[in-house]
Amino acid sequence: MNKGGFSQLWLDYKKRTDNGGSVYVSKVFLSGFLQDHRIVKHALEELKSGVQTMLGVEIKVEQDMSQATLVLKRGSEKEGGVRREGYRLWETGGVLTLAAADERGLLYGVFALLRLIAMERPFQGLDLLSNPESPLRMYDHWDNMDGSIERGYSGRSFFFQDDKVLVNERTRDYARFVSSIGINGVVINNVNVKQAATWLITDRYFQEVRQLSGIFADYGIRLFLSLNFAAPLELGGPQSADPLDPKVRDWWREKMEEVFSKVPDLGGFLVKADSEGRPGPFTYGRTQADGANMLADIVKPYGGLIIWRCFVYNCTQDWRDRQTDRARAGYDSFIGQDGDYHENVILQIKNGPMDFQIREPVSPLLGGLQKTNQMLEVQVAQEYTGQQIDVCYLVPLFKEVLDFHTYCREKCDTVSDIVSGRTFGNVNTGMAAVCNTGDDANWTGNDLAAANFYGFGRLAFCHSLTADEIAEEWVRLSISNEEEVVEKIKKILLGSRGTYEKYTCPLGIGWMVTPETHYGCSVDGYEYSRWGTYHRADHKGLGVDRSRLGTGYAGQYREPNASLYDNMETCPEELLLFFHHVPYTYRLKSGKTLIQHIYDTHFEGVREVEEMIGLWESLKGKVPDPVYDGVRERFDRQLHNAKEWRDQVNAYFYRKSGIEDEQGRKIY
Ligand code: GCW
Repeated sequence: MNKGGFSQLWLDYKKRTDNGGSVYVSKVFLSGFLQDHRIVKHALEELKSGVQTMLGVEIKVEQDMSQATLVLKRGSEKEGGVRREGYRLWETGGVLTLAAADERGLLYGVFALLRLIAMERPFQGLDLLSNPESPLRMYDHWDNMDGSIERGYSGRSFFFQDDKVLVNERTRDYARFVSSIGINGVVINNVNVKQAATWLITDRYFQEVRQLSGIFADYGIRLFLSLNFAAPLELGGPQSADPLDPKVRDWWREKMEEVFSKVPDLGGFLVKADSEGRPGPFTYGRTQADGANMLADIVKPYGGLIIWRCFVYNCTQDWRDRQTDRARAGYDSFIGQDGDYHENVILQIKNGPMDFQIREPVSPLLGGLQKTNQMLEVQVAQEYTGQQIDVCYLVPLFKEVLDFHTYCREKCDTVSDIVSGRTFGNVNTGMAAVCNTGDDANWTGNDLAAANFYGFGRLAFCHSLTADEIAEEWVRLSISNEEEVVEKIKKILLGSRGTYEKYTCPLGIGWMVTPETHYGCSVDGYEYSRWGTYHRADHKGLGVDRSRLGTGYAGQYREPNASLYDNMETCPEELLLFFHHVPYTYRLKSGKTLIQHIYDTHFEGVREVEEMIGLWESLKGKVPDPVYDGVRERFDRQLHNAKEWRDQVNAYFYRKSGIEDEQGRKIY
């Protein structure tokens, strides 16, 4: 905890065991970088304070390289293999060298060095090359200007309060945290841009937004804003937002000239258009590309990007209608304009076709699009995955998405390839996550949810890191280097997604949550609603037929995925109910019937939560008390939640099917 009373998370530079590191870091020489460059300055500050508090060493900046034990220098692809924003850290003959392609790379390299010290790793023989895979690595905040956070589970916003922009002691720490894991872009306001937030691009807020963007820039982060597509109407411009109307274009041109002159470091804008009631080009009979390109052309002279979300679907559906399929909507709305989007437009695509469920197939838009910049959007905020009450480490889920073969090319066809620019050779691409922070003392509500906050950044930087490696780093940096603690917390984290999946909705069907809040079980909560989120259970079976005989969604994939999903026998079982309406008596590969699988997994899920609690309790006294107590208290709520899910899901399907549990356990 620092003097602001909030946690320093993984940058908690407390005293560490010195494994010879102090010898290297005491005498530093800087070459090829200007010491007073804003990023270099902050990198050096970070190095000094980290080394001072972890090893008790005062760093001396040498004027003569031959005296130095740590050389920070500019590298290149040829010299050291470093590329844009990348770094290499190696030891030879008692000298540690950090070569970076640019200032950001230097900062990331310094943080890597500090990580090694914090994990008490030796430097001898080290050679670590790390070039970021996703060019854009972004956190999106759904913070509202009144201080509330849409889908926030960690307190109030630290960016806004009472319609004011906050710049305070948290701002810089936030920037340090996210830059230390390689984040280079942050959207500070909710994609649902309403009321005061529409005014973020006016005089009313320029001064504070500029201050914020300046602090971000110190750490190599570009600030982005979410934009209201109907801003011209709301800010006293033309009474239209038609992207092809010259008056509207002129208004935006003038507006952007003003915005970028007042906030020159601004990276650009994120837009949610024609989605869940937000305005957009459809209102004027224009395409999504018309809307995105209009803005993109206008921000282009300032190096601005337009990140355009693909979360477009009909949210006033009739549940009786079995042909309209929400899962189809993203692809159907965007695929027709592949190639129409200008070079500084990026389409931001949620990982699945629905909405951040615990299990979904990968969106067919990823790799469906071939001539359009694509960015993957995931949700670190645990909206549908336990709301930072239940433990759910999401890195394994993100990795499955990255590893998915889209078959858009013979080689280089995974989502990882696409969002790193390898597939299509583009730079306007990357990964974004809805962030899970708030003004709670520990930033993320549940202390263990900080593993997701940390993990997304590390993974976006380096796709090949395993979920295990990331968890290990996070525990060692944030909690303890003690083996027992590391192993037990890793065990809790690595099993948590599977556990959550077991006690909630089965085999990819999703939903079954309490409407609106999205926490807790309500099997039919969304069954007769307008949201397009159904399970279609009847007395014979459940699941949505998305094969060619059903909604045809499976056909949006490239082969062989399309056929794989289309056929009940070849469909990956964890997605079976997403793609098919399956009889309760259907035999799974395990030999169990579907209904028995539902019963068994729900009993197992609760048992696994109890095991996690046991593991956690064995750590009392070995992790800081506030962390222990906070997590322990949340585990009680998780257990209660898991039991509710188990009993409601099991009772529901028992009553629908009339089929007994083979093991005769208590079903209500
Ligand atoms: O997951 C849903 C959420 C909304 C959110 C929307 C979106 C910001 O329930 O709260 O709105 O997705 O992604 O736009």
